[in-house]
Amino acid sequence: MAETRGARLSEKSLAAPLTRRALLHRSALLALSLPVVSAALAACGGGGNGGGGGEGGGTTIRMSEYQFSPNTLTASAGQEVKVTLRNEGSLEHDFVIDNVITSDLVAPGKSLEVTFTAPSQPGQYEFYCSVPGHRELGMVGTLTVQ
Ligand SMILES: [Cu+2]
Repeated sequence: MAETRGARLSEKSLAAPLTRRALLHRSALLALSLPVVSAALAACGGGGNGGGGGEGGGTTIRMSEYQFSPNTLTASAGQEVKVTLRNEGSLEHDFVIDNVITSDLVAPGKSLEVTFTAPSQPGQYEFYCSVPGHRELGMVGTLTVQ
């Protein structure tokens, strides 16, 4: 840029309009190529979200004494549900939905990814921790099947 401006000042007549036209041409090209680039970026971002986002990527449920957070889950009937159980408490916990899933125990500080098939009947299903006493102490939640 500094060079161009210097040339224009010293060679006044012909050089200036040519340089200017060249610059205009260049910015026109830039203006044309920018939307293409951002469209490509947007496409990439969209794809990434679709793959890793809420729908397919699953939900993380944190477990502690004596609760699940969040304590609600929603799924479509028959849908494959992926849940990451993260134990942020100081005791072992698990994740159970009667006749649907019984996870392994998750040690404190550990995470476990589980996959289960949502019931084919819409309705509300309780999930709970089956470690003795925990369910009674409030370690329960609700899976809503739509
Ligand atoms: Cu528990």
